[in-house]
Amino acid sequence: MSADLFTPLELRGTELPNRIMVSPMCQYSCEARDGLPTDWHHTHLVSRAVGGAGLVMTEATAVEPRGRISPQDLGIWSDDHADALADITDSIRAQGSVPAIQLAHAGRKASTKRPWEGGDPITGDEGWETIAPSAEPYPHDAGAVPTREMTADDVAAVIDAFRDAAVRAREAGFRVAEIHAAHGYLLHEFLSPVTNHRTDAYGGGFEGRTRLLREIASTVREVWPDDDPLFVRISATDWLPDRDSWTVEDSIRLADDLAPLGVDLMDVSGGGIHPDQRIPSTGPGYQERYARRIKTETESDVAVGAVGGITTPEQADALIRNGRGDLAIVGREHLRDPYFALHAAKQLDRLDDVEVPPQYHRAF
Ligand code: FMN
Repeated sequence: MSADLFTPLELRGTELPNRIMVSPMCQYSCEARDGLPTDWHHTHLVSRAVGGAGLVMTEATAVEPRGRISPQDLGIWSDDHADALADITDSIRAQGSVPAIQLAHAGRKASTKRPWEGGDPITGDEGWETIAPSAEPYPHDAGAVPTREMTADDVAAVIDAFRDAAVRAREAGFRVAEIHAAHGYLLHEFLSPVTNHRTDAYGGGFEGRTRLLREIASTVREVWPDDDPLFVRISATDWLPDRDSWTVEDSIRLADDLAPLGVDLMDVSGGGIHPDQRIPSTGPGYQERYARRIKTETESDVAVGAVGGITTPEQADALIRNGRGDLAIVGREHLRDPYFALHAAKQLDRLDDVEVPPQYHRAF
């Protein structure tokens, strides 16, 4: 029997009760600019677990302070962060959902204001120097933050930061870790020839440009428990077909390289490396075709998650039933409707397959 949206997904020793994941979404809501979660993070994440999603992922959580997009981003660079996040993971698990964390470094796209404050680069005392594979700032209408080319020591320090973050994430009670290598942030900047002009072992051809991500995946896998899944989010394409850029073919090859290192699922997103990108469509399921290509063309058995424009239960269910992906990753629709998964179960006549909180029983 083929799987559908409410068939549990087994990854290693972890079972997701259904195939709906809350996509990582920055909340820019750390009040003291210290990377510590607030009541907002608790409410935001736990209410999506109450809403029935099988997996709830945090926003991009910075492995070091310099890796935050904005000063208000969440972080996991100290034990205090792990302690504070433990309350959230406990509450997510209590709802029968699996808590996941996105481990992130913003690279040259760090040091910006929150979107609702304009999103411009912060260049004064409040900002900070960013690091990237090459000393080229992200081209921004409002100027740019100074960007330094990473030295060999910087590369080693970033690998260590991801490893330490993974150890802390496990202590905080997360059961899935996702390495953020998409959307033009640090690891994507290494992958793409648009942003990586290094001449050392971390630049050049495909092997060199993918080296840092492969090393981080191996390092995180060493400290991440054998029973717990490891995801990697990529931008399947740079959407810059007119120049030497990252392509879907590169993504398929990358999936084949990451699976043997212990990566269990490719979370397939797109774009973000350069403002010149041309997105062919932002309609329903606009990135699904890339997930399907990776799923059908990879030689490994890595699982695949599709994200982008998934807004209806039927669409999410069809994705799984038709074998285009193993996980339906839902972002903005979860902001509109924290109970997306319960609504989907009701609409697809699958309420027997979800845990409706007893307090809400009469509503579903
Ligand atoms: N993607 C990430 O990988 N990490 C993030 O922290 C992140 N923050 C986001 C914050 C907001 C408010 C939104 C709307 C999107 C963010 N994204 C982030 C992208 C989403 O995870 C998702 O890939 C994108 O919104 C497309 O999916 P959707 O059409 O279901 O919203």
